[in-house]
Amino acid sequence: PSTASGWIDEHHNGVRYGLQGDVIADEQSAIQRITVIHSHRYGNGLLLDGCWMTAEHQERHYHEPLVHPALCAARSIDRVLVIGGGDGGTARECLRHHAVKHVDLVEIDGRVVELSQKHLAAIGGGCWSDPRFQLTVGDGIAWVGEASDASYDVVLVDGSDPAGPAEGLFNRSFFQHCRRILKPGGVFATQSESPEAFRAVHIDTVRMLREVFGHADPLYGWVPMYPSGWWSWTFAASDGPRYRSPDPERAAAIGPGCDIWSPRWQAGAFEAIPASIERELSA
Ligand code: PUT
Repeated sequence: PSTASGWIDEHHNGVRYGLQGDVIADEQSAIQRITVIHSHRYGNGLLLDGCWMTAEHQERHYHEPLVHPALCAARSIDRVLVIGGGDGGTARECLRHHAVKHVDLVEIDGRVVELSQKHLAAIGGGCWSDPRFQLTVGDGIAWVGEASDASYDVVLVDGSDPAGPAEGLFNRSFFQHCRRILKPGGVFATQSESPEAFRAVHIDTVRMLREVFGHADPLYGWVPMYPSGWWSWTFAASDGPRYRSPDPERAAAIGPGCDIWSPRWQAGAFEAIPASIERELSA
């Protein structure tokens, strides 16, 4: 990232997306460049290979929409798999559901976990020491390829942008394995990039998931620090779009602790598909 004059920017296709602040850690791990910053507006934040991943006072815009439509709708939620998500925010939101018995989180870069635990502790919250939580530092694509059929109720893909280590998370064979390892009534969700800044990746991801699962629905929201601020998550399930109908009891237990997600917000976000994207997806 460029750090001139106290600004930390992600550069993407001729546009800069920046926060004012200070770099507090910047290193090259075996996998990628990891930068941790303190920003004036959103608290401590994380970039991987110069791209915004998260920040303390912004992460709920991203994590709640990824987790709760899936966790409020899968038939059961005993076993959850998170691929990526090394800052801990996705796991933290999953573990707020008392019915969750086990969360496997497979993160390719152990330094992301260590730096998040040190500088972004509020994001993972209590997840790191929760007895239901198991961290594996390793390749999520290999994990999914080797997992048994029907072994998870929910699979959540919380990867970085589709370059470098995350490229294989936007891939048909990966999605086919995700479907294979879902239990009946299981739900899959992935972050599916910005429909503005990463439009081609977004469209390809939704299309691929529709081919693999027979259906899939993008949900649109805002993560103001990400390129364009406009973001998406895409959902599919083993037996049709059950994620469109959150279980009222689970929703009532989780909703009051959320900043963004609610069943009403979710209903609107699934409908907020821009006309041209809807046309492109149905062409
Ligand atoms: N998992 C975070 C998504 C990254 C978007 N830049």
